[in-house]
Amino acid sequence: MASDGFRPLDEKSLVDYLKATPSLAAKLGNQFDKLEIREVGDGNLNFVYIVIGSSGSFVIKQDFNNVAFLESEGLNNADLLESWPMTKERAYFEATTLQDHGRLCPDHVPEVYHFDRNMCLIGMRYVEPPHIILRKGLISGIEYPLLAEHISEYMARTLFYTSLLYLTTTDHKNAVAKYCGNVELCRLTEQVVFSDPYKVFCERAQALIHGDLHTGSVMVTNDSTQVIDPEFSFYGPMGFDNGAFIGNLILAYFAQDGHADEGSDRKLYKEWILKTISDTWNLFYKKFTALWDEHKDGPGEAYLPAIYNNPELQLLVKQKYMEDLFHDTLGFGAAKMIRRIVGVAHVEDFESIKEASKRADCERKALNFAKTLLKERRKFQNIGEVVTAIEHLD
Ligand code: ADP
Ligand code: SR1
Ligand code: MG
Ligand code: MG
Ligand code: MG
Repeated sequence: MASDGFRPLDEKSLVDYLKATPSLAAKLGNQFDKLEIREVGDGNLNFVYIVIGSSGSFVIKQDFNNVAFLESEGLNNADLLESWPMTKERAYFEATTLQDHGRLCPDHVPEVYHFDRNMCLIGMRYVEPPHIILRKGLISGIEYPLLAEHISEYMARTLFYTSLLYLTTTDHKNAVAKYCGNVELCRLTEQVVFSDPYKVFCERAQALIHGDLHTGSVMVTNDSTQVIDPEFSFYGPMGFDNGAFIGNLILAYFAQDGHADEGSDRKLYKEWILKTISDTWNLFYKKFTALWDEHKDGPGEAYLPAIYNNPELQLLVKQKYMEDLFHDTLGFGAAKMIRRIVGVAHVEDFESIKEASKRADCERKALNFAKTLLKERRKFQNIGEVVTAIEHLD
């Protein structure tokens, strides 16, 4: 069991742990005198330590019991706590997804140096400054010219190569089995995003999804994009990742008026966010379908060549698949937007708007848009129409 031998570390006991762990000690050149250790976890569920030595650095993430977080959200009802046991096994799923996604997309996933299942502890690359969390960059009004290019690459590669479009049925089923134990975190998502199980989310084991791909799970600079924190990963619907990312960009868009000041009215920045939303989907579409074309005669067993051996039929299948994925993306994106406004775990985009009436105006617009998107998602034929609808509602 993962809890065997578990003990939560602090800045002091972490040093002893590092000394006793050869792979991590070696990264520090076995020098422990002048270590700089800082706890930086700004997430909801875990401790994150940055460790910097004279000859190397890394990050240590250790999962802890989430009761303190739930209580800080005012959720101290015993039944509720029991319904979110937040198994420590989530560290295992986070570590293996970082490794599996890292193999498929090494440019955008931090390398894992060490994993200790009993201690629920991951040692990984320190995504160093000037990287910051994307959500914070969006609040500050910073443009990231390569963001859509990078995140579409990450989503296209990780989703395509873990789906039945690329894998044999045997490999796909084995991979589904490997990840199906992350049940408690899936249940948490079912409850906080959908209120109760949502069939597409629960039933469709389409690809190895990140599972929590909001703008707080992406670290960025002008020319680098790194995806962290896949502890909610499982074989699920691809649109949940696309939707999480795009839905959170839409939240960032609607929060901008609350961040406008004498220095900037944020108008140009809002245009950049809209362009990033459409570039993300359009580039994803292009890259994902290009991978599909490249591997159409490969091992994937979703559409057997003996049946789908006609180019016109293949094109129709591809168009239908991408249309469904687009509508899933919009539906999931909308659900993620709504839960961040009226559910637990709000987002800094709105929470950092000090003036309550301004914040309420921004949230109201976002909520109204999300409602339309959720209910009428199938009416949207392309991302350009979504962007136009955002502009109309604004
Ligand atoms: P949680 O699951 O609790 O949300 P995260 O994995 O998102 O934890 O980490 C919390 C914070 O720690 C991140 O927002 C980021 O600031 C920092 N962090 C996490 N991993 C890294 C990393 N590899 N490099 C640099 N900072 C990191
Ligand atoms: C109890 S909800 C906590 C949230 O934080 C994580 O980042 C996930 O989005 C989760 O839903
Ligand atoms: Mg924290
Ligand atoms: Mg996080
Ligand atoms: Mg997390």
